[in-house]
Amino acid sequence: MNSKLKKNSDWLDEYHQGVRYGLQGKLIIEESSPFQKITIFESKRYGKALLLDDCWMTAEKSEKFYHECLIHPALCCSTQIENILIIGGGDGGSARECLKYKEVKSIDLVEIDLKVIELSKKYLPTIGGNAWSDSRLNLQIKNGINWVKHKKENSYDVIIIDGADPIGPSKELFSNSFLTDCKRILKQGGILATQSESPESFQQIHINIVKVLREIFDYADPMYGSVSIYPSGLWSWTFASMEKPKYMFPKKNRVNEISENCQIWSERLQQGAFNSIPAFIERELAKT
Ligand code: SPD
Repeated sequence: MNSKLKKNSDWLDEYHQGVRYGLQGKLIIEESSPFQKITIFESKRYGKALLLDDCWMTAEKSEKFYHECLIHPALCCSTQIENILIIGGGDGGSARECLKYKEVKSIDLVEIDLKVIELSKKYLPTIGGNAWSDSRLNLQIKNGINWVKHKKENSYDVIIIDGADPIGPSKELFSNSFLTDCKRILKQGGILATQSESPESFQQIHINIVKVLREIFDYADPMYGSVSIYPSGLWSWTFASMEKPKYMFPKKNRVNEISENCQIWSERLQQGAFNSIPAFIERELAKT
């Protein structure tokens, strides 16, 4: 996978399996951190956008389609939501959505790459919004794998994994050992939420992550939606919980608290999105 800004062209494309996913606009900045290449691009259609290692991550005017779907099924349904862990999420969008709930008392946001946070705050300030100055947000510039490994059991009510594609620094976020550690540090009535790639353009990765989560947790199910700047545009988020599929049952008081303040997520959207599983994925997941 790589992206290219072609000479004499104002299009920036992510290349994935022989297909280009591009936006028209202008390059703002391109930097390298010890972990990855970071690009900020100002697009005509979706405003300023962030790319990591030449893959689209988020854009000002389309990020809600991603962040609201990752966060609200977990936070509306978990037994408690006082202590949240976000792994990755350096653009601040996931933290912003979590902080909509009064019950949330603290969020540990563990991002490996300080430069992602710095550039997001500078060029994409609307994505993190007020989260950056909220006293409930505790930023940790650390490796999320080690963070989870060394936390004691039952530390969090909800765990959110908001990483990039499973190449480079995010690869381990899809591994059995990392997700097993996540289960250990999650409280009994808690929910884990992870972005789980596209059932079309990352088919095997998508199937694998759901299967791995089903092995580790009692329940795991993918929910589907659209993120227009990602390969194929069709995206997924997978939720896992113990004892029952808690993520299927939003709590009325929380739905009422946040609904007016959401542009994409609603209780109805969530119900439909869990049900819009492609038939071949459902069959594949049913195989043991
Ligand atoms: N193909 C891109 C997948 C990126 C998922 N994470 C995006 C991070 C937004 N907070």
